[in-house]
Amino acid sequence: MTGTPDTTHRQTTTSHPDRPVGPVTERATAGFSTEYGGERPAGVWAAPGRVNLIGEHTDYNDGFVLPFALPQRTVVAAAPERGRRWTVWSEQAGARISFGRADAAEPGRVTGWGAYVAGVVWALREAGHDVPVARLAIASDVPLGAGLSSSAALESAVLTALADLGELDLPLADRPALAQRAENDYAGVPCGIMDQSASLRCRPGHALFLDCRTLAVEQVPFDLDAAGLAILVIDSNAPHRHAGGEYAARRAACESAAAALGVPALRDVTVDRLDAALAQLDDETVRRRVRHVVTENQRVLETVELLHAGRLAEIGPLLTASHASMRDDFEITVPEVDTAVETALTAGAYGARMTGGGFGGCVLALVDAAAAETVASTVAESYARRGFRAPSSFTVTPGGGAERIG
Ligand code: GAF
Repeated sequence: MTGTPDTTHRQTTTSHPDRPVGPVTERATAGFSTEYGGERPAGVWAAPGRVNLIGEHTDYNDGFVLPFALPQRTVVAAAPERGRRWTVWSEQAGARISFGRADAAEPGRVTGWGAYVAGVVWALREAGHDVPVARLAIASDVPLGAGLSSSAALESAVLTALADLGELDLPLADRPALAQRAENDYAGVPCGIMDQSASLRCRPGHALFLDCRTLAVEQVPFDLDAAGLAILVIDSNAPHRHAGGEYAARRAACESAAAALGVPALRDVTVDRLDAALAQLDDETVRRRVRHVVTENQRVLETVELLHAGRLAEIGPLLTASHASMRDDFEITVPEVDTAVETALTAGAYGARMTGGGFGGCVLALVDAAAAETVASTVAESYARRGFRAPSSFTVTPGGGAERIG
């Protein structure tokens, strides 16, 4: 990074607890006061991570997804700043950075976690908004690197805070694309639009049925408690293996397959036309990638129908079929997640699948609420027998999207 002090992104290391103590909102607010000379923030905003119930690697194929928001959130305490630099403290990073307009004008000038914050400023300014300069303090309960969208939670919390502080005219429906732009074009991560949509648009007690082509959303009731069910999230704790490069490779394979088939995106291949489409493709690997996307879109539609009919437990086989498709056709699972799925099923889950981009991360299992603990401990025992790092598990109910909380 180059430039005069006024345009240089600076970083200061600050102390951070190994295990943060206390509720996340208080940590962000207290962090704000400590970092900024005892001042109080002008407001506090929060945005959640997400679990994707079903519809994996379909978003960048213009397809369908069905995520819901986690109760775990990223919290931003913020206040407007009279100076010319944004200053951001992160509890997780144990660091404070600052950047000016020139940094926010040029993707790549702010790197690491700060790129997700500077990227939001950049995307808002690119869209013509007068973004307020601000001081921010960030704390989060969303596990990092677990495939639960900690980066989308960060972008969404910062975007919501800046939009409110600056009273920007920015309809909710337009916000996910801006957060995605921050990630794609500033941070350089070629993700689709699912995670930002989930973090910004989910509602409590519902899953978000999103058409990634039209960006139409439908809030689908997903009342696990009423059905006596639970979603158990099992963090495989598997180290991510080449996730970035493999994600980009899957995306490229899908886009080249769509071009070869003469359609704008794989969304345009429906299940009844799948065999004919596969017959047009020479490469066996590409055929399997296409089969995953096309069948996964269909599984999302069938899941939505079952949820509408109140037949929650019956989505289990669709979840498990989704996992098999990710394992065999899209080839994005690893032994730890396959083991978690197989063990959860043996222990009585109605269905289970990896959730998120893959190559590690979390598995979700649909279980009877009363069986959640047994399923979690059976998976832990099976990990121990195989010599895998111990998994961590928790149950979740669908939470709400980004909002002002103080
Ligand atoms: C990651 C990406 F960020 C999403 O856009 C989506 O593609 C997902 O992987 C796979 O479904 O979370």
